[in-house]
Amino acid sequence: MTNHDFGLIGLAVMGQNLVLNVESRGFRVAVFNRTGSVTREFVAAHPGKAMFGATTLEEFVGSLARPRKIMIMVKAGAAVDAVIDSLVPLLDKDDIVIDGGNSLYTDTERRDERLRGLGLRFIGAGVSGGEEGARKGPAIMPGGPASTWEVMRPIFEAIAARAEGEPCVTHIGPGGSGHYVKMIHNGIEYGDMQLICEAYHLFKSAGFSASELAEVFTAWNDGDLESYLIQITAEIFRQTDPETGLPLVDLILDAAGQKGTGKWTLQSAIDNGVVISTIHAAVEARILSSMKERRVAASRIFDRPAESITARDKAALVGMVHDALYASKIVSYAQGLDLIATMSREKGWNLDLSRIAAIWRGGCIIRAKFLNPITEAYRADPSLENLMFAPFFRDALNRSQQRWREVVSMAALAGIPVPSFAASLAYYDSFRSAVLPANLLQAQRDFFGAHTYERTDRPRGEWFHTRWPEVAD
Ligand code: 2AM
Repeated sequence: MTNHDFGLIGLAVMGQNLVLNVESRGFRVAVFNRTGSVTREFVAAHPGKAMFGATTLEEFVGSLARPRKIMIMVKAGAAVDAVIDSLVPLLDKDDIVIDGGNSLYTDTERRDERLRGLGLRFIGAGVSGGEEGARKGPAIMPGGPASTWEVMRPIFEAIAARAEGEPCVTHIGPGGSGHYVKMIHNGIEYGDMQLICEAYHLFKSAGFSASELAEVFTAWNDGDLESYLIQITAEIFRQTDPETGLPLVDLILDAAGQKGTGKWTLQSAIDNGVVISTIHAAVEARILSSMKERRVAASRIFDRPAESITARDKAALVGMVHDALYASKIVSYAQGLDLIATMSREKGWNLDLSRIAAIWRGGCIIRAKFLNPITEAYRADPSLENLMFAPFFRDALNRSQQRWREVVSMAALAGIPVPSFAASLAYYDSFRSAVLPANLLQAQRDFFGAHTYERTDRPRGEWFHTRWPEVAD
């Protein structure tokens, strides 16, 4: 049988769910997994489906209609190369290989170049939505040649989530741009999650119970914060532990894990000279959380502040924290999108931020009502320099800034760490400051290193050096 429309290698949960999704849209699917028992069990668990479980890679490749369309869903890194290495000798000209894992975009560019040199076609596709998204409809961010996208388009559009009637997949751009955009999506996701955790920390310190927290987040999910992450947060607060009857969240150890995409996002920001301080704070908050033993020891050594958060008026606190979260979220997205725009210019990718924001509206982890005005903002002004400048977001920041400041200062006085709220506020305040103290910094640099400086009373581009006095050691 050489008539299968789509092949997938790697039957971990994401791979299995994607296969079920593709099959459910009327495509005939062939599957292969390195460990054959996984393939057998998967196919046996889903009788009556248009699905072929191949026992060898040769059989798998032979079962696919040409040009073959093969998606790889294995662990990012060496496993992807191993699978590609074993596939290459079996493929024919113009066959398409899609890497749907969380690969580093530079790896994708390397693989793209190699496969192109062999007459094959490669797509690096970010897939977001977790296990449920893979089954019911993820957001898909494919990068590669537009002509290859056109071949894959019917399958991708059929399996993707939909938002406002549009499929949550679009051709992102050439080369590694799909995986790059997925990486930034994950960085933004880190920011969103940390901001929610900071709001939770404040409420918890003010004595909110789990059921009160569930109510707050349920109500927020009806307003401008409406999003998947706010929705699941409300559900989390409702979950009780079957053994103890206590809220489950209170029994979960406060030491966060992370894989690679947050770190890669920071590295790319540094390489491109783009500030993504909210996301940076979110990644570092996970690192600090993971040092559980050291934190417990330190908690016994250092004094607590005299003040604590009191919530005589809980509704007022909820309103304040809402504004701090919303404003910080605007900043976080402004930073992440700035990084995408900068990289797009750097690499000549010509990415369309409006379309990227549009496909994030459904399927993926950061899906949110909030992405509608972002889509609109870039649609109205494709060369928008920073999301904060879009009238909708400018007005929201102006409306929120007072209460945002009150939340950050209240947290500082009570010793509650709010690294992403505070980093966002500092970014906003730096951004809107016509004058910063970098004049002094330039003087210092000129003092010890003769790095020269420009003057406020002379045109830009003229450089001056002062003979500073010598200082005694
Ligand atoms: P396995 O079941 O044989 O371990 C997630 O780890 C998925 O990636 C699994 O389907 C796993 O297959 C597959 N995988 C991991 N490393 C691999 C490799 N080097 N070659 C092929 N598949 C691999």
